Amino acid sequence: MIEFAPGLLYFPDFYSRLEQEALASLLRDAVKAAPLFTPLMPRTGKPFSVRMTNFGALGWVSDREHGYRYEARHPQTGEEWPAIPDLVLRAWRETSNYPHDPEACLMNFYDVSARMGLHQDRDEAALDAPVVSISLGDSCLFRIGSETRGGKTRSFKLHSGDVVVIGGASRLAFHGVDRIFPATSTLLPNGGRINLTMRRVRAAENLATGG
Ligand code: MD3
Ligand code: FE
Repeated sequence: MIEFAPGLLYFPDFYSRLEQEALASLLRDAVKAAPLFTPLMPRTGKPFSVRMTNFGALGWVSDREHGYRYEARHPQTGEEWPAIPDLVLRAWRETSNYPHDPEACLMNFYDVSARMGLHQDRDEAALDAPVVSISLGDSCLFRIGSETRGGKTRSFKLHSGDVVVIGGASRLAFHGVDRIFPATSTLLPNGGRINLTMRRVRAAENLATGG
């Protein structure tokens, strides 16, 4: 493990190739039940270039009318999200140092032209919990800055099988994905990159009451 910055922990090759193949195969099945959708920016309705779906009790969604939020059901099928697979949970359990399992697992799919602009993840009340990210498929150039927009940023390459834990002083840092490097992995037959992020959503003081 390498600590890139305070609270930003990098676990290169956390998953073996065999495990990555198992992940790719179970994600293919999960996406049949909960298809990828294209989120829309609040207010403008501009589509993201990244397509998404979710696993777990809560899923991150966004549309023009209601903006960024967590919902218990898929915006198109109206079904609950599929469970978070055990092999995915393993990364959280072995790296997060958090006493509860995640409530949400967002899956981002990047084709080779997709990007994610610099943003903060602040739709979760549970800011004491880290975000745990799993990369699969083509490598990407990931960028992270400080808690203020326009501050200095640093870039890192992330590769298939890598896990990143973002907690502590890095939890509210601006971050994004500048580019996907085409054909850098043979994991996904049609190329592209999958990122899974596991999160706690509700604040710990609301756990007992379900509020
Ligand atoms: C740094 N995903 O889904 S994962 C996202 O590769 C997101 O798809 C990127 O940003 C991706 O919101 C980056 C690594 C990551 C996740 C959450 C963070 C880095 C973070 C939260 C705060 C700071
Ligand atoms: Fe993010």
